Amino acid sequence: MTWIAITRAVSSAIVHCELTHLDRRPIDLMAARAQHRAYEEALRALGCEVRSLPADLALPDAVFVEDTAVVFDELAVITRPGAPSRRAEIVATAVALRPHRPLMRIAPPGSMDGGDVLRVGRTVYVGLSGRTNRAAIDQLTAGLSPHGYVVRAVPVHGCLHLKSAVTQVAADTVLCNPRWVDPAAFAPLHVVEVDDAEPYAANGLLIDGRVMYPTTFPATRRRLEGRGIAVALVDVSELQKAEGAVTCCSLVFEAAPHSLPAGAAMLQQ
Ligand code: CIR
Repeated sequence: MTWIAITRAVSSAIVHCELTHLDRRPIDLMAARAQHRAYEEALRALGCEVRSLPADLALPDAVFVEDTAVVFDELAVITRPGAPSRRAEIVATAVALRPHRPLMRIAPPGSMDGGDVLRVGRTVYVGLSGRTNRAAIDQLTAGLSPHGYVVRAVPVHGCLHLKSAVTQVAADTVLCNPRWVDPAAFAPLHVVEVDDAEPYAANGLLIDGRVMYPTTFPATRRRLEGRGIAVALVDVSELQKAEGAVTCCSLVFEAAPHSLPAGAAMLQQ
């Protein structure tokens, strides 16, 4: 199986990034770029073919490419990011995804960040957050229902995105901060809670049975490893100052989804 990971290089304008729940701290651009390159290496080590898009001086947050699209086997949804400063980021993402999937777009008055969308099998959890609204969730539901997906809106409080509060870490398990999202929303999945001292620790990136995970949350990492979950550590501390995490720096998808009928992937090209 070939996995593709789309990434986007760190803009020198990242120092002007959007911040909602964090105070602005100086970002060391060289260190952020080095961490991002190491993140791309980690993606390769996990089996991905990395396609890196160029940085743009006019787009401080474009490294957080996850927010611009959500890729399903059958189609890719180009979002309409909730922060107006981020809306132009979708142009490059749409160009990059067009060879791989039919595209659907979130239209006004909808707004959606991909960081609010968590797919587990055929269930798609969508955070009702400061970035993603009900109109966008209705559009997503209309686009995905014909393909057999069930879309569930989940309120999030106190954090930026749904995936700041919960991510999938194994086939049947999510990692969750119960202060930001109600873990009951994910039943019957098993829930691992973050360590109380590590509120930002719920974001891990599951690729083919292994979880890319920040170095900065050792107590929660030990909980994952205690459950037999294999963790690949990355240092994204400079990107965390921009309110980023590990899922947000890539769009990972199967090049030729196995769930589609034979020939369908070819027809999409
Ligand atoms: C923003 O506020 O939009 C960026 N500074 C951080 C976005 C992080 N995205 C994500 O976790 N999906």
